[in-house]
Amino acid sequence: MADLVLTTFDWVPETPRGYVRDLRVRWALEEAGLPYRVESTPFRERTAEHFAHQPFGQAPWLTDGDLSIFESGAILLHLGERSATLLPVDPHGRSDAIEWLFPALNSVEMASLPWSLFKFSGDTDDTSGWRLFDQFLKARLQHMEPVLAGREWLAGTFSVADILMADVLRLVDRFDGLANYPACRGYVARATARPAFAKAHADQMAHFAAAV
Ligand SMILES: N[C@@H](CCC(=O)N[C@@H](CS)C(=O)NCC(=O)O)C(=O)O
Repeated sequence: MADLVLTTFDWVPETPRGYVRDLRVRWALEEAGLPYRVESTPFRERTAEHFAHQPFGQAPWLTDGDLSIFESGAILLHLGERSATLLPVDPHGRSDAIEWLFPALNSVEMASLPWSLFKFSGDTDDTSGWRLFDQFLKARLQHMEPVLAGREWLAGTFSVADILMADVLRLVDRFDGLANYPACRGYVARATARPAFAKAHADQMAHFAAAV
């Protein structure tokens, strides 16, 4: 039996399918070729066991033997430590990859998430709320654009930092938010063309399609 067990919801509504954060973890596991299995936790009724693994009642979490890890960034960092495919071994590349995990979550996703929630709910009339979050995201993308125009991957070679950043940006791309940022868009296209992404995406879609 695989030591690595990824837990995600047993079901989610149609709209987020293909974007649930277990995909980041599946993607990393596929890139690294690490054996794993996927388990489900109820979406509708969050159990005490769920909160014991993920204090906010969210998904995903990963167990590795007797370790239980929540937060997609922490999980990717853990997997990176298990595989040189995911985290470079040279000190500079490794430091860069670890460093980029944080702005992916704390600078870019911090802005892209509220923007995407407005988009999801169709609440994009010219209100002060929409303008605020649209500007917030653009302020981040404006600086990601020259970064990504100058390199193929964030830390020299492909790493967990790219899994995280590309997954964050791909949600923006879903709503055409990268139209004016060709380097960001090209980066998402490059990352999601990888066979490991295709496998992770197909597996997540199949997982939720099988749900009752
Ligand atoms: N910061 C967390 C966010 C996890 C998260 O928002 N998960 C979503 C699924 S993609 C979720 O559980 N949504 C249901 C909820 O928040 O109740 C991480 O990166 O792991």
